[in-house]
Amino acid sequence: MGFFLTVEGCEGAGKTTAMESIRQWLIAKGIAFEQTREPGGTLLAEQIRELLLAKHQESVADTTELLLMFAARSQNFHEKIKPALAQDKVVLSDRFTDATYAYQGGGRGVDCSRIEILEQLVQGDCRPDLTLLMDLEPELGLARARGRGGELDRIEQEDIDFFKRVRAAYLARAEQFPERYRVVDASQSIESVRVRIETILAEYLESCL
Ligand code: T5A
Repeated sequence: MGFFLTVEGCEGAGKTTAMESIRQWLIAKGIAFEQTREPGGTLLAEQIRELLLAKHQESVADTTELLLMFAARSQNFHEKIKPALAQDKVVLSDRFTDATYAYQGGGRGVDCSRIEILEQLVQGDCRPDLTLLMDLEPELGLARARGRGGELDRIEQEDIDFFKRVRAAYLARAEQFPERYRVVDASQSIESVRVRIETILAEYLESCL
């Protein structure tokens, strides 16, 4: 029984931590899955990710950023996601096109109709079946991300208002697509978040039977 599961949220909201909980849960249930992330997921798409997150001596135009996101997505989709779904596997992805609506649409102010055109071009009618939105105040998320140490990438260096718009765009999409979105309060402890995620997954699986 294949389905497409995505994890979304602002910086430091706990997606990587959630991905690990989901991975362990799928393994314990004996469910075959393919794991990926965006931007990235294949050798070529990971190279595009490096371009996207690196700091450059010139400013990156919004359209350039948008097209690079979808160039990476096209590669990941055709090389990894589509074949795995065709084999009836679960695809578990750390971010997907909802991130483009949130970051390029909400954050940068790119018109959603442009995103929709590229979404259709790259994925056709394929959309995630279930999306976990790790929701957290951006201030807290950024503090968590900074707490991990290391240098901030190009997008992480945006100001707080950018991330507030990203969060608002995610929450608006969760309202728009309640059938597939599940909002997780990511301000809770790691253990509480894990339990909530496992409950959502168990309910989803039950609904598929
Ligand atoms: N992007 C991406 C776009 O602009 N458009 C797009 O279309 C796409 C696909 C990708 C960047 O690209 C942008 C968005 C991003 O800026 P990324 O690596 O996917 O980057 O995303 P990041 O948000 O940068 O990932 P992070 O690794 O920073 O954050 P996570 O994965 O959300 O957080 P995580 O799990 O690493 O946790 C951060 C810290 O908090 C702790 C963890 O232990 C860790 O130290 N933590 C908690 N602490 C307390 N309580 C909890 N519940 C906690 N959960 C985690």
